[in-house]
Amino acid sequence: MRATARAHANIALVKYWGKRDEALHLPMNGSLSLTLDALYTTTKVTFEPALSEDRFVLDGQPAREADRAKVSAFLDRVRALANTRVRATVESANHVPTAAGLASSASAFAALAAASTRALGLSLDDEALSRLARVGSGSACRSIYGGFAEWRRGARADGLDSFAVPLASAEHWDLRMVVAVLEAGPKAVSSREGMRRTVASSVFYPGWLAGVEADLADARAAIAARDLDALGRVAEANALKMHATTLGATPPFTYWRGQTLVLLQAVAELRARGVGAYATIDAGPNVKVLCAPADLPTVQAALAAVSGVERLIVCAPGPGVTLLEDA
Ligand code: 2P0
Repeated sequence: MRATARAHANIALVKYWGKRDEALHLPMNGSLSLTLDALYTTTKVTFEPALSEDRFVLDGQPAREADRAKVSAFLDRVRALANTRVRATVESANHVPTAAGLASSASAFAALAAASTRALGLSLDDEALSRLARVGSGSACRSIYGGFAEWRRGARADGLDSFAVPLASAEHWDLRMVVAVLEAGPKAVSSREGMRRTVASSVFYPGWLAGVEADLADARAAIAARDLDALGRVAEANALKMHATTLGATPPFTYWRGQTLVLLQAVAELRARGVGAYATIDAGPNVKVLCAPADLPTVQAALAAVSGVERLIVCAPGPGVTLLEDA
């Protein structure tokens, strides 16, 4: 009745941006990501017949009620699979450098999916686990796998064909991704609200959708060929297209701050000097930079020189979700 799992965060190189079903987290488009070694969540789930409701302890503290309710709703699905009504205590620790603004729903729900199903004696294959994690948070379906993963959009209304598949393991290609963390500012639009508003109103959203399949094909080919320039170019262009959609929404918004653009310029200057560095940005102001291990010191120096950069987190390709021995 107890199990512990660890899952790592992933960063999309072709973004998930927009839902066709909000409850099931069915995406408007496919996406492709790199799982990272340095950012992960460890989650222990203990089902206890004596409990009258689920408990959720995050980093040693009782979680906010809204987060507890999300975890509980997710566990309801797992309980339905196992045909039980037993409640659980969920203890989660985010191994993300403090205050980096990178707490990840992807690693959280991937770890929760693996630990909760194992604790109830279910054995799901990776595809089923990915589908289940997706219902917790869309991007979590990609964190089932190490290295590179692709989330297939699927077409069904019930989501049975919307899950991630592995493209290449962490060992396939030794890369670095440097997360440039900017000083914390006022809270931005959540990704959930950002996607909703963009799909509903952005005049640029059709343009976003029109380019995704080609970006996915280019990214797959670049990964297979270990072609950093090709992968970096498609990832950076894809991220800029995603962020362009927010400016065409009603009301318009952006996740960028001034220093986000300064970081993008620093990356472009690196390339002008012949360094293979490529940026991507998620639903926040931080910039993540892809490069070869040999260029890491040069990239770190350039990013650290940008004012407002609070810290750099260096990541390499990381592993998929794993079950841990219970202490
Ligand atoms: C991604 N993002 O592909 C994209 C790019 C943000 C920008 O997945 O509503 O937490 O739980 O399905 O997965 C963040 O959204 O959203 C995200 P839900 P999720 O990584």
